Amino acid sequence: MEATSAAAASVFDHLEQAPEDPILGITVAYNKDPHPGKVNLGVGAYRTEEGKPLILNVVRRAEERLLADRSKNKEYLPITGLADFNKRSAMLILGSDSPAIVEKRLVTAQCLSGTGSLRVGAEFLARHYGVKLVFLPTPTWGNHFKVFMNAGLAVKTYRYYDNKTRGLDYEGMLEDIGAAPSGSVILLHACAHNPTGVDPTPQQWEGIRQAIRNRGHLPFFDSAYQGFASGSLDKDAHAVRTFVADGGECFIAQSFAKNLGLYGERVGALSIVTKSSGVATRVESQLKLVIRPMYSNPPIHGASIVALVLGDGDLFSEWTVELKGMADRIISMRHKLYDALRARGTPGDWTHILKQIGMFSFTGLNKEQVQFMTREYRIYMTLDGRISMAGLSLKTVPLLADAIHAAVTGAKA
Ligand code: PLA
Repeated sequence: MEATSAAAASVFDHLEQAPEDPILGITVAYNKDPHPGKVNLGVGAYRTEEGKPLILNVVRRAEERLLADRSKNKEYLPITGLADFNKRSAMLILGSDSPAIVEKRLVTAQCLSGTGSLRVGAEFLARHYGVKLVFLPTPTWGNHFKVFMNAGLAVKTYRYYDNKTRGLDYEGMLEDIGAAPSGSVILLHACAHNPTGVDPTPQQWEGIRQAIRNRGHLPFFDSAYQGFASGSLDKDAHAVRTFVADGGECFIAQSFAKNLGLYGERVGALSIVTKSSGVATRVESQLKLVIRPMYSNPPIHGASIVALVLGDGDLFSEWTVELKGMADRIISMRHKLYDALRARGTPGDWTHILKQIGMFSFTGLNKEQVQFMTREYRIYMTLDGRISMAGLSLKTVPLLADAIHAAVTGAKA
């Protein structure tokens, strides 16, 4: 009898095989490919000229200090994480003299990298905010849809990228923000928009700020690339800071995956800027009720690294140099790729590769062209035509340029 029941159909037999994630699934396919010349330009992860993952020297130095410090322990952190990390993360994005910090109008909680910060923010909104509707830019990071929908918010989009100009559809964006129901949550990429690499100018940010504030919307910044756009941490925080300077409320999800290379350590923070310290205290108490049943409290190691780097003048300045080095290498790859396409006489205007900002190039290649490049040239990239420039090197630029050239000319033939 028992043997029969054990051999019976699984209680999960009804499950269908789910598709791989559109971004992380690219790495799965890449890892399966035995070809030695394969190149992974899918996930946004920085690689050295040799194509290797990079551990920043400041991270190594901070880890050595942590290891040597016998006063450190592995006790549970508080529900909202390491206090020093939270304080310094908020100062990094808002500026140390930010009115929100001085007036103690904000709450910061250490969360599981950018994604976890977005998700905790979304769960908080679903429970405590009146308008359960979020607007995302078209296009956006694919996971945004699922993060907000799974938290129970309705998701709509606003116009952002103009395929024709390969720039910002500023008018369309303002129109859609103006037409959104009052109080809607508006998700904004703080800098280095993923996947397009197109950011508003400071003047346009001012127009966007006014449009959002005029309609009483709630801005939610996703800051996953601070320092990767311009190479300067302060410049890349410009948009967030203008929204905080006006005294209004906003949410900010920060990730230290890219700018400190702490991808797998899962270090990030959610900051909620409110109008008064009294509200902030109550928001924090409710935020703890959201977090405790999800994962109780966040991990200690990565946040301890970040707190050390942000809190030590010497480590901090070394970090800014290393960060600028990463940003500069990405920019130089843009020039190399552009030059290689020009040298091949590849049809089309490729100046957008030079103009786009941050880790990615949004090439304009279509799904069929991408599939061709993966099949024939072992170039792994997302189907929307996005290339992680950070994964490229002097050695792999010629292969990529050959692949793009063949894809573009082949498609036209
Ligand atoms: N927000 C944006 C805009 C992102 O691009 C990413 C990561 C995140 C948040 C989340 O990052 P984190 O949770 O690791 O901090 N986007 C990557 C990786 C780099 C991914 O898809 O998870 C990308 O290739 O688009």
